[in-house]
Amino acid sequence: MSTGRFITFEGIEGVGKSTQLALLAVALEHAGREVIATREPGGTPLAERIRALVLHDRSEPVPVAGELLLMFAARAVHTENLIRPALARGAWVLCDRYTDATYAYQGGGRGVPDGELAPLASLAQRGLEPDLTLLLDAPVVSALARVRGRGAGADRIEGETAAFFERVRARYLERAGRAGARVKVIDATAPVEDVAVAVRRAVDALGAA
Ligand code: Z5A
Repeated sequence: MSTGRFITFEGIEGVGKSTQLALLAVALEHAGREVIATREPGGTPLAERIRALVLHDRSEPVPVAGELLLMFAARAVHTENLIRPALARGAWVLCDRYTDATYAYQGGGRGVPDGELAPLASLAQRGLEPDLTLLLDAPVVSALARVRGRGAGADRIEGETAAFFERVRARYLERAGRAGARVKVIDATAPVEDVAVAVRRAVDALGAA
């Protein structure tokens, strides 16, 4: 039985997921927790290779179904080889994106119906769900403005239109509205320190932090 905690960070690019995940990791480590900070797609050597393929390989077009299956292939490897063992030994796993991202990007962004996503999620996760998902939310224009200076490193998905990211954001918020207590929506337009306080409050509410 899992004794750790599985916390995911979600939102469109630029909302501050990596920043907040790093701050929470430090806070939890100071509280004496074993913390595993990881990300999707990726998180293990094989899953990181899948990440490089799905986000950066431009040798040929990637159909929507290919992108979707690569996301879930990486997730299955990551879940079994890193997340589940870490939780079983009591670690707190902080993950930059998980299955909500697939519903938002491949579902909301690319138009894959939920009915096609659900069986793949079930196959990849085998019953594992986050204990808490922190959805950092900000208007598309402000979130993208924070990261668009990066230029050259942009991946295939970062190059999408503002309309694509509007659909992604809308799907995240719609799922959050239906998810109940698992998903906490946090205003990501606030200063970093204020967002960190909101994150910490949500994590403390999980108990034993
Ligand atoms: N993807 C998918 O399509 N399907 C899936 O199932 C999964 C993923 C799992 C992975 O990107 C890509 O894969 C992603 C979705 C897709 N593509 N896109 N878009 P990623 O997760 O590795 O990278 P990202 O989403 O593009 O993250 P990011 O751009 O690094 O953004 P972030 O982590 O949310 O933000 P940050 O790096 O913490 O902060 C960005 C900048 O803002 C930085 O300069 C900070 O100093 C600054 N910042 C942070 N917080 C604040 C506040 N509060 N105020 C002002 N400035 C701030």
